[in-house]
Amino acid sequence: MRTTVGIIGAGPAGLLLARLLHNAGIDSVVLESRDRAYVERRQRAGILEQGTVDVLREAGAGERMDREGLRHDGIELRFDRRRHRVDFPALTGGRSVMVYAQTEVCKDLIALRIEEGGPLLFETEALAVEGADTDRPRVRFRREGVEDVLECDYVVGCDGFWGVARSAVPDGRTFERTYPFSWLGILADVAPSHDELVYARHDRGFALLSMRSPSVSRLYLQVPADTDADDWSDERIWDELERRFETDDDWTLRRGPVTQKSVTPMRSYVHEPMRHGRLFLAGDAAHIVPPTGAKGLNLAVGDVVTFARALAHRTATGSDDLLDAYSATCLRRVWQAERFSYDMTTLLHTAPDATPFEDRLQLARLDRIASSRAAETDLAEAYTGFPIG
Ligand code: RFL
Ligand code: PHB
Repeated sequence: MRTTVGIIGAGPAGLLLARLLHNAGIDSVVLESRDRAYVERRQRAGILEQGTVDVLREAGAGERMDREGLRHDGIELRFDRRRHRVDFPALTGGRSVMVYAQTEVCKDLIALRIEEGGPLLFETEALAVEGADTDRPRVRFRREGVEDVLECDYVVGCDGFWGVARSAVPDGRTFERTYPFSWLGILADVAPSHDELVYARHDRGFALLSMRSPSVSRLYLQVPADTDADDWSDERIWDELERRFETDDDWTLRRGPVTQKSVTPMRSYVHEPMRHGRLFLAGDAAHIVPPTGAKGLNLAVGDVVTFARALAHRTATGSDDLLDAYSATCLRRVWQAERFSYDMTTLLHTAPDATPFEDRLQLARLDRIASSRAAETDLAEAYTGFPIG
C-alpha cells in the first residue's frame, strides 16, 4: 500500500486531518486500531472553541453542528455559595464557544470520509513507524491478523497518548505533571440544571455541570486519584454534586437516570519536538492537558490545521518552510493551553495537602476574576481560544 500521508488514529485529529487533506487534493490513508462503533461512542470532550467551529465549517463538516450544537456565550463560576457569570462576547469582541460533543464531531467526519471514498481502515493497528528520517517513511501495521506496510511521503501520528508514533521521535524531551485527583464523570438523562456550564470550587472539591443536549446532562466531580467508579452509587454522586453546587439563592440541581459513569485521571504533558524528519505528531500523541480548560480537542484541531496548511504550501510552492516550522508553531499555542489548563485546574480543585493559606488564595483569585474586568477578560480570551498558527 502507498499513499502521500499515512495517518495513524481516527480520533478528532486524524479524521479532521484526512478531511483537510482531501479538500486540498492530497490523498491519505487512515489506520485505526478500534472499530467504528467504539470510536463513535467514546465519551469525551464537549466544548468547541470559536476557531474550531470555524475550521469545521470551512472544511464542510459543520452542517449538523450548526443545526444541533448549542452556542454558549458564557460560563458560570461558583464559589463561596456565590455565582459569577463570565460573558464571552462582551469581553472578547464577540467570541463564543459551541457545545457539541466529540462523539458527534467524529461521527460527522467518519460519514464524510466514507462519502468521499477515502481509505479509513478500522481494526487496523499500527505497530511502528519506520524510516522517519528518510524520504520514504513507512507504517508497519496489523489487519485481520496479517502484518503489512503502508509506504508514505509523510506520516502523521494522531494516535493519542497511548499510541506508537511518539516512540519514533528520538531525543525528545518531555514535560509532565500529574495531579493527586481525578474526575468522576456521569452522563444523565435529565435536562441540564443551568443553561450554561457551571465550574464550581468547593471545600469538598471541584464540580462541573455540562451538557450534551437539551435533555442530556454531563456532570463531573473531583475525586481522589485512585477512585473506583463502582464505589459511587448514583445517589451518592447526586448528593455530592448537590452539596458542591450549593448557592445562596434558590438554584436547584435536577436529578435523572445515570446512563454512563467513568473516572478520568488528570495530567499535563508535552513532548518536544513534535516532529522527526517526515513524522509529525498531532493532538494527544504530543500533548495532554487536564480537562478543566476544555482545550484537548481544540489543540488537536490546531495541530492538524497547521500541518495541512504546511503541506499544501509545500505542494504549491515546493518550499519546506512551513513544515520545518510545524513543531515550533504548534508548541507556542500548546504551551498557552497548558498554562491556562493548569491555572484553571489549580484555581478550582482542592489539593489534598492544601493549607488554609492556599485555600484563601484560591478564593482571592476567584474574587479577582469576579471583580476585575482585566482578570475576567484574560479568562474569557483563553477559554474561547488562542489563534491557530
Ligand atoms: P484520541 O481522541 O485519543 O484519538 C487517538 C486515536 O488513535 C487510535 N490509536 C491507534 N490507531 C492505530 N494504531 C495504533 N497503534 C493506535 N493507538 C491509538 C485510538 O484508538 C484513537 O481512536 O486523540 P486525538 O485525535 O488527538 O484527540 C484528542 C482528544 O480526544 C482529547 O484531547 C480530548 O478528548 C480531551 N478532552 C477535552 N478536550 C476539549 O477540547 N474539550 C473538552 O471539553 C474536553 N473534555 C477531554 C474532556 C478528555 C476527557 N478524557 C476522557 C480524557 C473530558 C474528558 C473526560
Ligand atoms: C464536557 O462537557 O465534557 C466538558 C466541558 C468542559 C470541560 C471539560 C469537559 O472543561
